[in-house]
Amino acid sequence: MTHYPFFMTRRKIEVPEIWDFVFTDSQVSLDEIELSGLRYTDHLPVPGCYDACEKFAGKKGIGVYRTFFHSSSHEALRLSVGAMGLACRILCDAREIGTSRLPFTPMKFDFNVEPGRHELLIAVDNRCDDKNIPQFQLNCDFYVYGGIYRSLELMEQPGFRFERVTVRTLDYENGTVELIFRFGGDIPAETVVEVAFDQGGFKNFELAVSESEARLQLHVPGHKTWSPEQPDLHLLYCRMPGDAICERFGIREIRVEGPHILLNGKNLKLLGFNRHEHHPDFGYAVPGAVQVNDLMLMKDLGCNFIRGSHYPQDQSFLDRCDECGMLVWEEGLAWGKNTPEQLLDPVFLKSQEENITAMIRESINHPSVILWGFLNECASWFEETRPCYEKLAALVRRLDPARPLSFAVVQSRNHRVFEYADVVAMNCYPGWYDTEDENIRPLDNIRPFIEDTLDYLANDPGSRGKPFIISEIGAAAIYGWHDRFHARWTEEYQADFHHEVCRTVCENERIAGVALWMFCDTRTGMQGRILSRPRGYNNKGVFDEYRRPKEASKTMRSFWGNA
Ligand code: ADA
Repeated sequence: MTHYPFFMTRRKIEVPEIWDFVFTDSQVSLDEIELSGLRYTDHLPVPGCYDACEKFAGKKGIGVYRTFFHSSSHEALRLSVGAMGLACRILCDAREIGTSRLPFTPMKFDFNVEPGRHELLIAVDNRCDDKNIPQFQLNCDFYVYGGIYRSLELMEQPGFRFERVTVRTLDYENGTVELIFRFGGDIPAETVVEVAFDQGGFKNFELAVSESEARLQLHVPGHKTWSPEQPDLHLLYCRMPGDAICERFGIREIRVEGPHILLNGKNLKLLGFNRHEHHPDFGYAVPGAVQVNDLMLMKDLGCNFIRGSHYPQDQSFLDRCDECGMLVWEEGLAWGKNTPEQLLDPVFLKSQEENITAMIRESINHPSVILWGFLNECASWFEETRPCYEKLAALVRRLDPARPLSFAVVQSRNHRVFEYADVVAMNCYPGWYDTEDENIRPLDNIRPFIEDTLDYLANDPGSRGKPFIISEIGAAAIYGWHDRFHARWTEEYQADFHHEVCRTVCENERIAGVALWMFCDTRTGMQGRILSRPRGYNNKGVFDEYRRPKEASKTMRSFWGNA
């Protein structure tokens, strides 16, 4: 799916939506597999997850996708891929043009072609490899699909070009913005760029370029502020000889003041869900129609917030969030690394830096994104892992000083890293992962647990006085499973559970927000949890995997619909 930014003058090369495909589960590695002379047996969509299809469901191995495209001249090209998993090798006419071991990471490959017909081949491996791809492992509580998860685009690449233009709000009240141009290719020391906003005329600006960047402060004529209630967006057009770019942005300010998160100076209460970008028929290659439907379902419940668990989001989805005024926490891919060895592993750390950098660069202009996150439930209670949090926090701040950052920690009471967060966030599971004592009503644990958490955070020097979000809280229910005893796993238990959660959150001003775990049921990995994940799904969705509402959705609507 296309998404902002648009490069209006670059020649776009049509790539078919259905590619030739062959799957192999032989033991050969991705580096060693012979990719010439393959016999293609199937036709699959791109984007798509091959192991979400009936024929390859649950299989582990290498899927090779092939297609052809035409070029009429000698051309420099760029292949942009929104995300894939787990690892890939990309070849054009049998020549390797790129490789990646960064699942859920937007990536770009530049290469040259001669005039004629060309073969484009992408070999994707979905076998877990803890050593080389430590950020997405078999024990993650979301399934490790193989495939090209998100949009793929092939385009002519001008010699001197715009990479991106970041638009940063300097003053939301008078509509002043800073434009940060990032150039690529053969970059001169100075350049003239023509700039226009919305329907306005172009004006020329002479820019001095330093380290591939140039900056400009401008007033946006007829500016409007962006908010969930009034998600007004602006367009920025920039052109120079040989290239042009259109960026979309919103004018808004997000900041933290004491225990509050303020949007355009007003206190926000974030009410929403964690959402996995998943559908049983498509894996992580969720079509636009499903994305839009998800947003409509959440809006209908009165939700204003999504935590994009647990990886960078699809750019098309974020475009839709910008348009409908949904607030988003976007986070890097790292799940449950709970030992110092795992967190300090240099391969893992490098993967974090690359994943987070690509995420921030790609999503920088979405007004909907109000929080950056990283390291979900990782080892935050060791002295020796503090530098990892410190380093990643510094990276996020360097790449984007205009948004607060957070990371979700487990529900323990021994954390040592809150000083690095602007917004403190904890995943909490009282009433679900706690008592099996029949004399205790688990729902009675919810409110005291949350209050105890607030007291703990008020006494920790790193978190004291900062906004606090419950970044996960939830209970599982099997869709259609009812019981007059309101037993666990029924829709009734889940509805009672969320009633208690919503009541506690809405009544407590010390809580800046909640992201319920979770929007819809999601297929999971079974490593270590075969007995706790009936159907092979994490069933804590308030909707099931086909977006059918459970009883708890009525609870949300009753609390948030009028919030
Ligand atoms: C964790 C984790 C989620 C999910 C959840 C659960 O908090 O961050 O991804 O696994 O627990 O359902 O148990």
